[in-house]
Amino acid sequence: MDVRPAHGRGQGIADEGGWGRVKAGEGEGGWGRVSGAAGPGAADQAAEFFGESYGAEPEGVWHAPGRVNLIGEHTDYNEGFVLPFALSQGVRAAASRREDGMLGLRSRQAPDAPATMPLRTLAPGSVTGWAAYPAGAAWAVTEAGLPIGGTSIAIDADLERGAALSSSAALECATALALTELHGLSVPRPELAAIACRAENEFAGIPTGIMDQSASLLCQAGHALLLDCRSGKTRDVPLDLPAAGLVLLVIDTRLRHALSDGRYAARRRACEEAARVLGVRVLRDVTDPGAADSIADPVLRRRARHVITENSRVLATVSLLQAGDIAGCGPLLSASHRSLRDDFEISWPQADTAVDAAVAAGALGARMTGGGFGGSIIALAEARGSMDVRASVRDAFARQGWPGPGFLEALPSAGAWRLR
Ligand code: GAF
Repeated sequence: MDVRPAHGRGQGIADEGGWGRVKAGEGEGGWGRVSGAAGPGAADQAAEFFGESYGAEPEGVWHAPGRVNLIGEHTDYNEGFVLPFALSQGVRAAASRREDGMLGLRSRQAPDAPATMPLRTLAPGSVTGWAAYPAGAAWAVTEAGLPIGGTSIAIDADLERGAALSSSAALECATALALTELHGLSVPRPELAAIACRAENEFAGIPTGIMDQSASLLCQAGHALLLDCRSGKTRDVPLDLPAAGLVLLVIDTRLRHALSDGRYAARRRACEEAARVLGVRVLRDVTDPGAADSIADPVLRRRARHVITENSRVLATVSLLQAGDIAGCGPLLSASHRSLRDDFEISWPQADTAVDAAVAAGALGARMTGGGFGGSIIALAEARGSMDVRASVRDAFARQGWPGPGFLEALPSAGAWRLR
């Protein structure tokens, strides 16, 4: 049964307008072509793991996807624009209510780290490791005044961790959706995204913006999601890659990143400082790229310039997509990468090499995606040229003696829903 709900969406934007199970033998360094969106197979596997963990059938199984950010990097916490889309890969939460007021957490991907705790004792800092994300989601749900009771949860995922595809947000969103729906609560998706983000910020202690949770909960299949992080307004922007004869390759550079290592937080602080120097509350308030030139500190100047120019690149990308010109977005993706590399300084050697190799082999544009310092790049390419792009990146990595990259053809997919 696919009981995909209508999303409780916010208003539209102003003008009113892991992967799925990788088939054996198709993988390329661990990734491969995806055998399909999360569906009955994924639900069965999560339910099976729930059975192994708790000795019973779960009452339900929920899926929340990871995301690729097409463009709009480090703009969300500056109240700017982002344009992510949901992957078909993500996190499943199989769950059942229990009478003892406990929260049971098991993950197939972390078999040695099960956790069980009384729901009412949850507090920031009380849980660490992978379980901090689902425990944080439970904490944030109760903090929002939503009455949930004891629950057993088993997690299964097909999303690579540390690949900058929002595995943590997917974990939070799958848990928050499971907990609320299991306990008979219907929470509008934007509110649920804010709850999941609070889990990340206050419980796990990572000062991210709202993009990843919004993408996981609000995206529509075949579309990217334009999110105005100031107003919370959204617009579904068509992104039908196959119809345009295009592919969006996600290329895992194999360098792992962690948002918790302090560098993400340092960039956020720099943006706040740049806004202060410019006399505005947040960098979203600045639209003239030349304004950054007035900042004396060269580092703050570069950080501000990235955010200001990136916001305008997002809007330019949206205009092209609305006009049906996906291929035309390529140069904007590459410009975003240069800005992240030179001004925001969050790129890494494998990303720069992969971007250059992809473009040299004919990709229309390429950029790092996500928080930076590791993870994946994306490359927009014509479908018929995508094998050349892969070969070029693979060869460039081999020349450097780096582990082979992973490849995934991303398909814009639906936001979270109940699988059964
Ligand atoms: C990470 C964060 F979680 C997002 O909020 C966003 O800031 C992104 O990095 C950078 O655009 O994914």
